[in-house]
Amino acid sequence: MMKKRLLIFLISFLSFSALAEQTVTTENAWLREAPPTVKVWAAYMTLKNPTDQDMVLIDADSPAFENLMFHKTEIIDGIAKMHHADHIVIPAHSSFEFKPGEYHIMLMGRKIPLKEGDEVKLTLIFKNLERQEITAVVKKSSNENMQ
Ligand SMILES: [Cu+2]
Repeated sequence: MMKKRLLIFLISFLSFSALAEQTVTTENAWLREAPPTVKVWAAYMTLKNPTDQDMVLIDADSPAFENLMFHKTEIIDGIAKMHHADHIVIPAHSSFEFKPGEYHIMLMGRKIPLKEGDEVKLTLIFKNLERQEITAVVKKSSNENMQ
């Protein structure tokens, strides 16, 4: 009995530490607070990939929004335009940043009221079918942080 329990403990400990080392981690995930009437929001974060393989983000989901997409903002003739990005590559041993003025996760169809300080669950879905649930915090941002 004792041995079996110890074995189960060891297996779960080993698989946890393997996962902790071999996948993408997320830092500073946040949503920019928008006025109450605005249903389309943007999320930003840094993704770090410590593995030997490129990781490809193919989709994202949130219970607080109807639909999520990856967008890139480009300034063309002084006007900011957003382009849809089908997927996002986080290179091996490198990182990728969603940040204001560049790439962002566009969240459409806000379902619930949100304000500064609220936490929003997001699920990141990778090409290898790995799913990660993360928490993003609603923050205010200054005017120069345009998407
Ligand atoms: Cu956008």
